[in-house]
Amino acid sequence: RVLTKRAMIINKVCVVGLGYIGLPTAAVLASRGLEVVGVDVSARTVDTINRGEVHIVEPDLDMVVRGAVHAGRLRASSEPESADVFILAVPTPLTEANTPDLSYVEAAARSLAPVLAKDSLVILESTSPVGTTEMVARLLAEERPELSFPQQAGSNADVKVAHCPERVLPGRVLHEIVENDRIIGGLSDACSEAAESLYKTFVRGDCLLTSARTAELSKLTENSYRDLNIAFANELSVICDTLKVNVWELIKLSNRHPRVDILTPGPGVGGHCIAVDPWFVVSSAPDQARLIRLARETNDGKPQYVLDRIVHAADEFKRPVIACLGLAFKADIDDLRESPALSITKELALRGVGEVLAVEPNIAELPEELSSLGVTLTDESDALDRANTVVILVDHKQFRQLPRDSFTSKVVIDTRGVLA
Ligand code: SAJ
Repeated sequence: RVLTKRAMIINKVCVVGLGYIGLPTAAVLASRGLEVVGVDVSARTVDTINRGEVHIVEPDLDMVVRGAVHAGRLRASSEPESADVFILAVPTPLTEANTPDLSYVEAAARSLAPVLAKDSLVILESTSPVGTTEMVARLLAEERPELSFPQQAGSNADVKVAHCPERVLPGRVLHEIVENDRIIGGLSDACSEAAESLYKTFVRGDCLLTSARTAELSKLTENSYRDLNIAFANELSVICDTLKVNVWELIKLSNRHPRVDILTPGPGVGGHCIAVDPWFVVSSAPDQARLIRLARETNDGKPQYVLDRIVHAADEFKRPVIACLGLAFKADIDDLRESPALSITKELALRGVGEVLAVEPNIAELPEELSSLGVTLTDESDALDRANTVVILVDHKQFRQLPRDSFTSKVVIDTRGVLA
């Protein structure tokens, strides 16, 4: 039981959406002694969690979930139920037109409206365009006209609403969820203070209080900043190919300047955050967000550039055998979703450029979309034996350890600087 500054009692938390953010958040809250009910639309997810198991891969998450479920503090359900705090952690994907799809947020907000009560706190954690927290508060007010909300009654409202964006790095979620500083943007001061009390139960970093709109834009800004800096590195790599300069040496030398810190070029930007969130800024301020848009386009164009180079290189051989080293969206993880490495490998097979061998030490089986095209999964030594063209798409630790001489006599395209 946690008492907030304004004497709000937090016994029970309802987390809507049990994905990469919702599930770790629910499990960590439960491990701090709170009663947590997690809600998900997938019956399979609900059953898996109620058995004390997990449906997503993240170091140590299985252990924390198992402990919380067996201690009776965490359970999953398909419907929201009454609680002191509600956390929305549902997806905010991109539409075909690169605009945010807020339908999951809207559905989640409407689903919890019936169980809201006086003194409830609703926290939106999903990455959201500016104004979404205000939209959630409007929807809730529409559904529950007898309760007052911050847009009507400020700090004296019956229901409090805040935005607290998640900022954890996949692969380090359980560490970062506790250690990172947390931005807390309430629709009123009372909303921010109530949300701060909840996060203080498990966050060791600083809790930084601000408005909901600033909190929304801060999350988008962080990922846009990163996207822009990766785009700079990717553009440099293309410039260097044209000017016949080694980009890895160039960056290493330039980074010796005390105020220069260039990121690493790659085959494109993958994952579900950095390649998505900058579009939320562009769609809200299309005439102003010119650099942010160009960075997105630059990074989105990189897989095609790499593909053209591979096709050109393979052209040297009568029977091209192409080894694609890495399929994941970044080093040392097994996540293939939104991965430029995967899309390049798939496109090579689709075009029938040659025999395609895939090496991905973090998976046991190839996804259907590759195996059905005749791509075979193998290990690095077999691939290097058989291939005449080698493409390094991910800088997994297994590839960094490969002896340099295993690449001699091959045509090598090293998109990650593993051999640099
Ligand atoms: N990448 C490069 N070059 C680099 C760095 C990254 O090509 O120098 C590529 C990676 O290979 C990968 C993509 O960018 O394909 C994104 O990888 P990442 O490790 O930079 O970030 P994510 O997407 O795993 O997580 C990001 C993080 N945001 C920032 O670092 C600003 C994380 O803190 C956020 O919580 C997460 O997005 C999110 O959920 O928004």
